[in-house]
Amino acid sequence: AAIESSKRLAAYTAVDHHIKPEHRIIGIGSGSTVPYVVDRIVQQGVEANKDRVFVPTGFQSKQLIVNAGLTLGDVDEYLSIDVTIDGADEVDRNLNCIKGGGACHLREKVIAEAAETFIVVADYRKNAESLGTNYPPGVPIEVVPFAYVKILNTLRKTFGSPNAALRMAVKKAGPVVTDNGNFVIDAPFEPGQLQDPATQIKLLTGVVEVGLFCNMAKAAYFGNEDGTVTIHR
Ligand code: DER
Repeated sequence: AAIESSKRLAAYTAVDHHIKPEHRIIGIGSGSTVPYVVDRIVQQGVEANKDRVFVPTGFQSKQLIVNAGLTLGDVDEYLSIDVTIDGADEVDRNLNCIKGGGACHLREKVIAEAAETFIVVADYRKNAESLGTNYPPGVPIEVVPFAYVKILNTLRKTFGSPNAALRMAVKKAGPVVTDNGNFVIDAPFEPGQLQDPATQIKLLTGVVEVGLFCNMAKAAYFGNEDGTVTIHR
């Protein structure tokens, strides 16, 4: 309950601070924290939302928007988005994030980059000093299935991530398949182990997107167990 209420607290505070009446094109992230973002936006009322469109970051995000009775926005139709709000798996003091715990980070990064303002909302577990400290699975990496064995091997043998692993599905036999038809490899690294992990990993042939969102978020909201909110800007 503490975790859920802290997610809600982070989401509600972020929406109250960043979703203004003049904002019309809104990017909605993926995961278990963004449903509270949508709840709070719906609470702004039919009048406030009637001229808005909401751009999803994957199938779950699309369902969330439709089920909330909000208007879907087509990613191709809106070159720039006013505000995108999304969750994260870990956020450091410089607002760099590990994302992709829900295997949605490719479309999330597209919609986050397209936004004038990108805001992260999370429960207190995600608030870290540096990346790689409290998210054991490590960096999520979306890869084309054709290349996954080669990439796994490189991460384990050359990049010093011996526990890099293909993400297996729970309620489906075989690997997790993303909304883009790709696989996900989770690669744990020690903080500071790689000089420029986002670039080095992205350059491996067959890598589609890396779950590191660096220098992107304008602010991060963390709900705390004691009912307070920590805001990092
Ligand atoms: O998959 C993702 O990138 C999600 O945004 C994830 O990072 C956060 O999910 P959560 O809000 O369920 O923790």
